[in-house]
Amino acid sequence: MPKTPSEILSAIAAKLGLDRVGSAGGDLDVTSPIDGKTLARLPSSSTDAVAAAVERVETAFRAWRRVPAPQRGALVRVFGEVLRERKQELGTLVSLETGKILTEGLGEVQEMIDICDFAVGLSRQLYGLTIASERPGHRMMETWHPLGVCAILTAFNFPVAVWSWNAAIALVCGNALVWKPSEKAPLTALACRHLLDEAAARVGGVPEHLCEIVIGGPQIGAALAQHPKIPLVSATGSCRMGRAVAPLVAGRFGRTLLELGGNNAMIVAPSADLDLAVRAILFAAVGTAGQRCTSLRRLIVHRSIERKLVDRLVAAYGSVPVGDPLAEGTLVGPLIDKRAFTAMQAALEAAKAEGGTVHGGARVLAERHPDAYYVTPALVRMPQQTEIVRAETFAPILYVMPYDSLDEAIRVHNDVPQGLASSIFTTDLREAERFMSAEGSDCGIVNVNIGPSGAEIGGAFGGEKETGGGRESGSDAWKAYMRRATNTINYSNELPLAQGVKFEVG
Ligand code: UN1
Repeated sequence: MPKTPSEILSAIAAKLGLDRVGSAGGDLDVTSPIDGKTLARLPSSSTDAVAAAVERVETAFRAWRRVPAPQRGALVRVFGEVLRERKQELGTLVSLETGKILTEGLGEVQEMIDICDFAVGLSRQLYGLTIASERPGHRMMETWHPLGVCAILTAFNFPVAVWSWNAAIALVCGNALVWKPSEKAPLTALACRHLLDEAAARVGGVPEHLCEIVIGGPQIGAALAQHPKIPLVSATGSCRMGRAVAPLVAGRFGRTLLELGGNNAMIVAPSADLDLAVRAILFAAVGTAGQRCTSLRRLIVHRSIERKLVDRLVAAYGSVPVGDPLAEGTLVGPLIDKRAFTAMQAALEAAKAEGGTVHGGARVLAERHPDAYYVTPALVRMPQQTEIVRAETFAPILYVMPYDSLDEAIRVHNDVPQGLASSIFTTDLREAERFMSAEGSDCGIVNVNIGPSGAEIGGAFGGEKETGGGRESGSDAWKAYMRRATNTINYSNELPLAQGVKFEVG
């Protein structure tokens, strides 16, 4: 008899510091999408508790900013070691709480380890520029300083990796953190804090309350967004969430780092290697049950190969194993909840009404799991890019549309409100370069001969338009977590003014 999610949780809880979590009960029912049953009950934080947490974190920040950056890196290095030791348990918990298949749960923890490694190196590379001054005997430079308390709002679908992109970088930059996880995945957050505490105990000299977790819904997010002591709010989730949070932060001139919805497409050109394309499409559209912000949602296929590609995809879709995400061989786990299922069905109905032909998309395993929502992935042939195609539905629906010229394909590609990830499959160098050029994809992530999802941590991650414009993770995304001071130093005995201005008495 396979174990239930809650039995599996009991077996790993101690290693993640969760053995006593939930014993006191609470108003928040945390369920596993695997069977829809309760994993734990937790109390949500009150707004007073949020304010008190921010005060504690602020105090921690004042101490932490004095610690030299390479020493801050030592905490993140040891955190990466702890994550290596607990990868199996934390990855399993990710699967239990989000329903993603185990290899993806483990992959998420690997993504955390990778960003820790990146941040450790970065802790010795928070470089500022030295700038040539126009004035004799002067030097200019930029220095980067810690920003303060960073609020991190995360979504259910990448409950630990996205936090770690923010946390690892923000910590080496000298900041302290308040984390509001999704109400659908608070256990992974509590486990991460426990592992970070363990790393802090091993390293020593780390201020207490460097990372506090607050639990709750939009009202908790709003309290953080409005808090005057939080200079940066990094929020990942839907465009709707971003629309609520961003004006609150902007209203007090705070900084936001937004990673919102995507409506990611792939153009498949006549010269494409179709074997590779089919594999890439499956991983990107069907993987994580279509619940990545980078999931492939639109396929724009040259008319000459559309039939052939669709036939291959329909066959592949028909044999994708859907089921228990912890079972060997499963590729598609459950949707997060009933709401996600209802939204998926509504989108498929809308697509039909707008002229689409739907393959797949039905609920399965309902008798065995009446409270869980497993679906077969859906492939929908659309005559053109209609309204429903332009909206992000967080479910495994792939809309397929034909094109005749690359210009038309790029126009259709960019004609959506979101701008996160994109890709082209072609072996024609001119097409590939065109797609990556200023006249090509308008997204933050533009790939060639790989799908739009599954980015590595080394690049800056995020997108344009309604995706919110933020960049997290690698490259120079760290600059969002620091404040920049421009310094001008006069080492001469004169006081020349810039722009040749004369200002002298007498
Ligand atoms: C998300 O879905 O919010 O590129 C993040 C990817 C992952 C991260 C996804 N590395 O698909």
